[in-house]
Amino acid sequence: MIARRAALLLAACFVSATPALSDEVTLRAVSAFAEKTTYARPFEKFIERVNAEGKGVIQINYIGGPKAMPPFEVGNALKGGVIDVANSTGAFYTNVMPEADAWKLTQRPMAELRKNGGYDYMAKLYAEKMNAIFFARHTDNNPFHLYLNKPIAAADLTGLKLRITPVYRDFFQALGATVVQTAPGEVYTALERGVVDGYGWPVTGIFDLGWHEKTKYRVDPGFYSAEVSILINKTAWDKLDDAQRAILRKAGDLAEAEAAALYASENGTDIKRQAEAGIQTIKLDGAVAKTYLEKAYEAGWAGVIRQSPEHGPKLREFFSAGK
Ligand code: 173
Repeated sequence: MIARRAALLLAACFVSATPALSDEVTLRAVSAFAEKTTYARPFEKFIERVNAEGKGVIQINYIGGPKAMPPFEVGNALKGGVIDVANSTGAFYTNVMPEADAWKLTQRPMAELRKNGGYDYMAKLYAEKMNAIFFARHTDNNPFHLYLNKPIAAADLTGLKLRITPVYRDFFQALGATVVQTAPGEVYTALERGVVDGYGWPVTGIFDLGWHEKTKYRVDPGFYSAEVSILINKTAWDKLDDAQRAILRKAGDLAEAEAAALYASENGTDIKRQAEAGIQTIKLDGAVAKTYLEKAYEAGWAGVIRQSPEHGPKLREFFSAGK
């Protein structure tokens, strides 16, 4: 009797010590963009979907945005496994992987890049340099613009001091500007104090942190395609079982598939809202606009290739518009 009980106890120990396939896993997530703002919302929707579908299987603990971690540190934290899931853009972690900033230069939709080898080429770099999986791009079809408080009459930014991230550095400098890098959280104060004459930012999101109050002009056309994506630490991913991965994959695929239509709608909404807020459009026309865009891509690629002579030219082939 005693022996039987001991055997049962022992068996119970084994059962509890061996993680059953259905043990719930919790991943830690941080966003480089402030909670509930434009570029955090699609990520938050991803988390909601995972947490709704993943009850008892997988959950994401959303630690928060820049109040939890400085935006330019999120990439390194993901690489080191301090967090398991990140919402960020390539320009914010060029310290870990300079090639990541090249996503802004894609002129093909992600669905095509996932087939033409471009995604696979980048995925290898993410694995090698960042121990990460580039999981889903939830922001695409969303151009960047130059916003100003001083008017310009030509595509010449000589004498202007502009707030940048690596996204805009080479282009704005090529047009003669002086640049200063800041996180989004410092833009309002920089504008308010007149430390900068303008800034780079996509067409959507300037209302999130109140910048419309300190912005006089938007320069058209927009350029590039803003990229914000969900990244997952590779070691954390490798530990997941198939059911856990499937829940993440499904929510990630949805986020990426929804991006183009989501921004087609939001771009229009924010353009209208900017006009209503009194922001004037400086429209570069015809030949000037064409040169402006050519310069944007030329300077952008030159920057990527300078930072990564090995991979830059290959990425340019994958990402550029078909001839
Ligand atoms: O301007 C920025 O901070 C920036 O690089 C960026 C990138 C993608 C989306 C929004 C902003």
